[in-house]
Amino acid sequence: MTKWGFMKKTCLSIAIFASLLLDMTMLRAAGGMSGGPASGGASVAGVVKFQGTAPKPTRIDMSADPFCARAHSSPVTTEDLLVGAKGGLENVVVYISDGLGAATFPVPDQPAVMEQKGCQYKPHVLAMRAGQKLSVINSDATTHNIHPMPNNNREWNVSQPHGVPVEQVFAREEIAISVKCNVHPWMRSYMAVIKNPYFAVTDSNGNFDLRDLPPGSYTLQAWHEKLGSKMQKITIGPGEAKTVDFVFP
Ligand SMILES: [Cu+2]
Repeated sequence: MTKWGFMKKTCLSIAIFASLLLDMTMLRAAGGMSGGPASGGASVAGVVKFQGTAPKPTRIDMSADPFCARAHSSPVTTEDLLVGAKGGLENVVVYISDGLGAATFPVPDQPAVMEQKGCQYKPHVLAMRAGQKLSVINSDATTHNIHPMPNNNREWNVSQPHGVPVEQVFAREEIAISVKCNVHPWMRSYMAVIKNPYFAVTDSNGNFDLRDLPPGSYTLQAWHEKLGSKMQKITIGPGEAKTVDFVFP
């Protein structure tokens, strides 16, 4: 590397580091995620489990688009029912569906992000706030078509070449909106739009964690794209850390 090249690289590293520091400071000043829930409240955490023998994911054939097929060195399988080693159910939307009354909550400034990569949606299930900006990214060198099919929101359907941003907003609560790509029939995802900040999507072990809840009595819902919904009534006191588990199907 030339001396000049080294200096440019060093300056760039310093700039990135400085902007990271600034981001962290701003996040701390805003008390975490801006527009998020107030701190110091109660929490509800738990595991969503799948009982029984889970069917194996099936292989996805992407040969219709050579770009998609070439993007994977190992077989790609379906994501509509993912069960972890200990029975944890992934991609379940857990949220407060009732009990918050007429309370309103500020919407985060940051967009919710859905990426199309390797001709799959990342994440497979995205949860966001009603009124929050949704940013759809096409990281593939092929054209996708993003087509949410809502029942309670405005439907839209746009073609998205590589690198062209798509930004939209869902105004109303809806759990969850099915999303497809009209170009690649195997592409399917879900967008859960929630009017309060108390929601989570379970991880690969079925875990969820809702933080900073005000004390009260709530209906806690768990929604899965294939297995439907389950609900539980919960009451939490100030600062209480409650554990709630769900079992599907
Ligand atoms: Cu596509």
